[in-house]
Amino acid sequence: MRGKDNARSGGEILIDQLSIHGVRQAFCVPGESYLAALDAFYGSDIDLIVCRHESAAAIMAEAVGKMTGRPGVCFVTRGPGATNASAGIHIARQDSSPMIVFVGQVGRDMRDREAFQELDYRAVFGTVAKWATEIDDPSRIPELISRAFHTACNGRPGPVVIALPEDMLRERVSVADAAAYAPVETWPGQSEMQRLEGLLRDAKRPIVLAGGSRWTEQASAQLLNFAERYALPVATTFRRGHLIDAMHPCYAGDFGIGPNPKLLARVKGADLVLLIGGRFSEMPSQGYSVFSIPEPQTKLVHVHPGADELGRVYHPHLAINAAPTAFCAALDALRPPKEIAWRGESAAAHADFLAWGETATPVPGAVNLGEIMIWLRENLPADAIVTLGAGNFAGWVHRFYRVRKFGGLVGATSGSMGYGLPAALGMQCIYRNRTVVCVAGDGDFLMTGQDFATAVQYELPVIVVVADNGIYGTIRMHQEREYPGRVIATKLRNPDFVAYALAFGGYGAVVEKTADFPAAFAAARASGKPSIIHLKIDPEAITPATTLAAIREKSLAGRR
Ligand SMILES: Cc1ncc(C[n+]2csc(CCOP(=O)(O)OP(=O)(O)O)c2C)c(N)n1
Ligand SMILES: [Mg+2]
Repeated sequence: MRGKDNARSGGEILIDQLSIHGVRQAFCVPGESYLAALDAFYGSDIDLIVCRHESAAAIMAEAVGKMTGRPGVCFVTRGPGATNASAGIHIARQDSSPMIVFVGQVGRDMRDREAFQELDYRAVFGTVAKWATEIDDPSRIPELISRAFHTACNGRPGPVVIALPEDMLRERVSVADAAAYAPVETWPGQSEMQRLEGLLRDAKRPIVLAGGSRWTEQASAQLLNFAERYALPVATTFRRGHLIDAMHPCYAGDFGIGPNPKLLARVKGADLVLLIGGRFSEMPSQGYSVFSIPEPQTKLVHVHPGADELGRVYHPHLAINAAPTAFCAALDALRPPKEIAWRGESAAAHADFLAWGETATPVPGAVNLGEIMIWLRENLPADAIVTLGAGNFAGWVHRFYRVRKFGGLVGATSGSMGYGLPAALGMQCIYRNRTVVCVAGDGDFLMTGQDFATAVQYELPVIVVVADNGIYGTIRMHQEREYPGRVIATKLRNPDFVAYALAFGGYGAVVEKTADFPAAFAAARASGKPSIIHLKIDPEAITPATTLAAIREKSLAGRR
């Protein structure tokens, strides 16, 4: 509250700035190091969601940033709070998501004595955050928070970490607020768009890869309109399936881990690749094997909002420093040649995509995750949001689930386990009326499972589908391939996930055969509570295409 002298505490100035910049919810685990900021949330128009672990709070903020394009915000305490939040900060870095993490800090008069839980945040987060700083003077809060919002969003978005000395937050000063930040658009030049038009005129087998951040529903629609006019196949890169309606006739599929071999061949055989927004990093590039580095064997047009990314790994034939939003708007002006050499290719690519995920592959055991994904794609509302963490279970989501509306899939390209539940909570916080389903592995879920309590506390009716195979399946798969039969540190003895859900005050159901899933899902929805559906998966069902035993056998055979 402003005093008679118009002064506010550092904490009050800070929360006022967040409100001015449009923050509507923030996620936190409280700490005595930032009490004055916490107090300033009291009576503010920002919902402050209190979580059980900073990794969950940070992931919730990252997911909000990823999906809205506006920085997600979290508050954590110094030392252990900050290091607990580091997974979310790393995800925001790799996924190019705008995010601002506020960290408590020891008082200014104690700094550099390694006081209680003291860390040097500039050093600790220096290489993972886009910007890490500490605010020493409360009168500079409006300036530095304004910079934080611009830095998190401009160019290639990313995480900003701001340390807040506790006495600085208590100090009262009189200072004017800064105005709300406005996102800075990065437009392509006219001559670049003309060159692109020329390259497309000369191409024989072009393809579009969409990835990265700074997309909107409108940009996605503009891209698809362009793809229709040019009959271009459009694939999404690893964990970016939310960008495109999977049933659009130009959609060619998910180019992530273990992609459709026909899509892989298409990308490798393309003579022009239009990469929009993404970095074509290790996962979509299949271990940097698809294009040679630094000179790709095909003509690469790389469109990216961060100038530093252009030419960083791949030397593009044409580099366009633009955000997908601006670039896709500019696509409207491009005119296709009268004769399109590749006509029919987008339809063929879409048919290949549909065929690849049409029916579930047979797997050992009574619960087939592929059939469950097909049931979800046929029965979830079109605007449902599916979130996922990391593990082999995700392979079934990418192959058999189909996103129908922009933003319908939320995952971490960084492959951070434990992502799905907090991401689902973040989504349910901002989209109260959309159905939110988290698909998790057994190992994956328990990395952030404690925040099921947050779902119950805030009545966020997310439905978590836990694919329990009793193993850290991905690692066991690699183990059987590299060290066949020498199983170590990959077995899991799991809790009863139904009892777990009930103990937290949620709903739980177990599924021991595929046919029981629809009823379990209906009951979970009808309960109106956060729910866990515990799928009993046979550990042999390690991917949609092979079994653990087959991988071990193949590896042993290669050694004989
Ligand atoms: C935070 C984090 N720790 C460890 C890993 C390495 N890792 C990748 S997948 C995986 C196992 C996933 O197990 P689970 O969630 O049970 O899924 P499954 O593979 O069995 O389907 C591990 C340990 C990771 N990606 N992220
Ligand atoms: Mg598992």
